[in-house]
Amino acid sequence: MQTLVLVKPDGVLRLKIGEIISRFENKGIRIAGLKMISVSKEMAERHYAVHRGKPFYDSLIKYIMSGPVVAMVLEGKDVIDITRKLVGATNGAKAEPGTIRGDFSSSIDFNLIHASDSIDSANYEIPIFFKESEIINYERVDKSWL
Ligand code: FUP
Repeated sequence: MQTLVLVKPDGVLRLKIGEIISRFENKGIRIAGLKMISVSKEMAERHYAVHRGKPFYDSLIKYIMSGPVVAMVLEGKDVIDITRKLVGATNGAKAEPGTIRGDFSSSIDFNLIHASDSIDSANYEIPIFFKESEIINYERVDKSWL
């Protein structure tokens, strides 16, 4: 199973890339794809198509295009649920301490990170950001303990 994670521009500009990646590595999740990108308008609109027409849509598009984004494909058993748990609730003000949003965000407007919420979302979102050749197959050396 795979999921798409984006460290959004506030996460990059606030120097949280390493902290965020460490949480996934420490949990035992395998990083299968990783790159820094500038999100184009077309990518942003495809990625946030489900939110089109909502009051926060325009600011969401502006936010994801406002600076560099670190995109990741994470892989592993139950990776979608595990990642969403590590990420925490959408609104950083309500997210549990110990989660990424709970520890670093205090608003819904700048919540640092995106993670796919279902298999269907992951299947839709991953190809927006990654070509198949950019997703790498290898084994973590600690695989037998995970
Ligand atoms: P999440 O799955 O937790 O990233 O949240 P959603 O997919 O529901 O929302 C995507 C982004 O839209 C959130 F990161 C923040 C933004 N949003 C708002 O600004 N207001 C809302 O009421 C809901 C979402």
